[in-house]
Amino acid sequence: MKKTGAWLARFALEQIGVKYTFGIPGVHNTEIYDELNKSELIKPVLVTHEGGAAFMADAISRTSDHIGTLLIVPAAGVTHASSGIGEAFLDGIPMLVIAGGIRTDSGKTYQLHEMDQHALLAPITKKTFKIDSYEQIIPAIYEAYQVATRGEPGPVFVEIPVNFQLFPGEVSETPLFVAETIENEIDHEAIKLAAQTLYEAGSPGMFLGWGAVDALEEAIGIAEFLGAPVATTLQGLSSFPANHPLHTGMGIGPAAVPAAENAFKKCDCMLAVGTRFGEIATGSYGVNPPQNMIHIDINKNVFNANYPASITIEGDAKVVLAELLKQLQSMHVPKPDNKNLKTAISNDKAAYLDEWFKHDSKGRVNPARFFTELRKQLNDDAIVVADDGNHTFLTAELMPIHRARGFISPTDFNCMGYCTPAVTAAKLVNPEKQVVGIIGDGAFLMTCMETLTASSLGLGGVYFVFNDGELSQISQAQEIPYNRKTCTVLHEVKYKGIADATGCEFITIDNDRHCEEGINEALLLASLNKAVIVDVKIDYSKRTRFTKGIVKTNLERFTMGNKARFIGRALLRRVL
Ligand SMILES: Cc1ncc(C[n+]2csc(CCOP(=O)(O)OP(=O)(O)O)c2C)c(N)n1
Ligand SMILES: [Mg+2]
Repeated sequence: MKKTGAWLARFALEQIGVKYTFGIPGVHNTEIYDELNKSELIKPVLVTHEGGAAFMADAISRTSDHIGTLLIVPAAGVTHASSGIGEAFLDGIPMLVIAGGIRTDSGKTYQLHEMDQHALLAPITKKTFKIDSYEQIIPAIYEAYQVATRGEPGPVFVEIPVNFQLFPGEVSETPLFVAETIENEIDHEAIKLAAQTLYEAGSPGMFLGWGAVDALEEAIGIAEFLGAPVATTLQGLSSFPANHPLHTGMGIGPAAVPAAENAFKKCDCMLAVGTRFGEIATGSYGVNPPQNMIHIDINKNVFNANYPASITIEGDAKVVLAELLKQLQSMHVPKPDNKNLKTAISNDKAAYLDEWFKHDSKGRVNPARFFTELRKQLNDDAIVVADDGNHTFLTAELMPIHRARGFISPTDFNCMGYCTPAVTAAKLVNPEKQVVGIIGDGAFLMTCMETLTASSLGLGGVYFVFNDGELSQISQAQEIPYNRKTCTVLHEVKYKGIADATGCEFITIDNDRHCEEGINEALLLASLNKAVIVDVKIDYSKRTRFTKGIVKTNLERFTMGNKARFIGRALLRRVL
């Protein structure tokens, strides 16, 4: 039969359950756009910038069962999107990147949008495909989907040259998609040993990353069986419910919240799941896990990379933890309720919050007041999105997350500009849930135009802009060593103008007294399908535990000579 490449692409994308594509049309992909316009299963979404499109696709994958998909032009679209593709790659998020390609049948070079896209994307994708026959289109998209979602997930790129899209060509069949399920063998002996080791430990503890996000029930079962405290990484913040009495909060070392730091002080056996012990997760490698460490991950390359493990178990967190819980239950009786630990966690959490409440925010919005009020007004299943900056760590330390996948943020690629498009997309794919973004003002300036995409589609996302006038996570780090803020004080912005321009509602929260009413009004407008930008005059004068922890860790690692140089310069600049 004869089919155009655009038809074949649409057929394959429908088969793998793509619900939305994000991007901007150009001469190299309008044929696919025209096909999608006819699709009853896929809605192509126009964005304002392909960088936003990639963050949107990422958020679709993080907050739904659909794979986030880009449909972009070659070269210029791909380079714009590469920030979001990189984020998905380092954070382990599945993504399908479909771009047109220059003509392969013209015999000409110096074509519009000509570049080696595969070379550019190789370091930030799991695999790239270049279509060179009609027969290949459907199988390549199916394989791309499988590669993106299998093992540690990540982005996969497919280039479809425009000549295939435009003109019909012969294909022998249009196969339906059948998901290949690979049952990976798990190491039962290692799991048994892990169960025994954990049970025998005096103070076992659990440390969960994003890789454990879909194993919530199993993680709760194990924590309760052992009476073990549970800490999470930043990305894994939603991998354990914050309202569970064994939940301690983010981190385990000096950059952790107090409840976590204290609960893990005596930890003599750690069960780490779905974390790579990367720089952010470990507070600049400031953690010191016990020798007895059981590390579970779907990617065996992460084992012993930064911290040695005594037992390593490769596999899907849900499968391995289910088996681990089964082993514990078959060999032992549950440990007695660890009341002292639960009381200590609860007291530490209350004391930390109190420390924040007592901080004088000098008439601006106290972050703890804001998040306490937000938590009070949000439903349990709300989705909270953060960008990258001081506001991210404030959110992590002060905003309890109650549901798996209820918090997402750009973590290891650490790309500012993520939040606004991600809120838009998370709301698009989760219309029944409240979706709110916590966005640094600097990050908002990067991609705020994706509020236009939200308002145009009638999506009631709430964009809380933490307006401190600075690139604070960096200006805070400049303060002590340099005593000056080179390029970290933002130019003044009138956020109402952005709301007016993009058709969003606008609210200002000036101080603590406005929090209740301002949040209430924003959520109400959002429930009426209005996108809402909220200018929050936030107070950043108190540092997060994370920031204090990493500064201390990094300084301690300096040689005496470098320490003297830095301290000397800091003192001198203060005197002069
Ligand atoms: C694309 C990109 N550029 C620069 C940085 C470096 N950076 C990390 S956090 C940060 C400050 C962010 O400022 P803002 O969005 O206002 O958030 P705040 O720290 O003030 O809460 C910067 C510049 C980055 N992570 N990503
Ligand atoms: Mg800021």
